Amino acid sequence: MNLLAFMMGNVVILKIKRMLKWLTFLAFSLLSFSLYSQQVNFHNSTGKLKPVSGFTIYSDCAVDMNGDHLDDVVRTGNEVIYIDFQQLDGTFTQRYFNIVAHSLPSWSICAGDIDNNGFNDLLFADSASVSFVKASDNGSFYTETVMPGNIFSQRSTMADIDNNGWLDGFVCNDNDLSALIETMELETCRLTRTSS
Ligand SMILES: [Ca+2]
Ligand SMILES: [Ca+2]
Ligand SMILES: [Ca+2]
Repeated sequence: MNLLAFMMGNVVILKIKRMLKWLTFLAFSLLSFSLYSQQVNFHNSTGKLKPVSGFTIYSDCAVDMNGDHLDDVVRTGNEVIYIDFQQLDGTFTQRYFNIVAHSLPSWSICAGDIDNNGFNDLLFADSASVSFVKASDNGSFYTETVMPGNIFSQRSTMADIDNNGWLDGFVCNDNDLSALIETMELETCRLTRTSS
């Protein structure tokens, strides 16, 4: 190999290294732009919801209540469940459901389909009691079932804790051990206390 060929080879290698650096820089730039463009911005859209009467803090949740895959907004007040159903265009249409509730969820509310009928149900909890508010088979009305025992709820959630296919309720108790409410069917709910 003569000197000229040796120098030409080094020039080619140098150009390839520079090209790889540039391609690496370009790839990182595109990745950064992609990640930045995926950031979600939040806007206060309270004005989309109709006002409700008697609403108290903690008694609201956002969940799809009618099975159309659009999240709705649930609020309670004055023995009424207000549901603002989200529409395809992002607006909301409010309906209200009268319910003679033992207690409204002044401390905690959560939602889940406890009887697997396709309509989410609600768990109400206040400073003394816990109840399930079950949607009818067509979602046109709700019925409350009060659980036994005195529970000062802080917060609650639902999950199928024992993997039997039925959601269970878990309620944090401010005055005693937390409560696990196993749900085989709503009518056969049984209250089981667990450790906090
Ligand atoms: Ca919905
Ligand atoms: Ca249900
Ligand atoms: Ca279960």
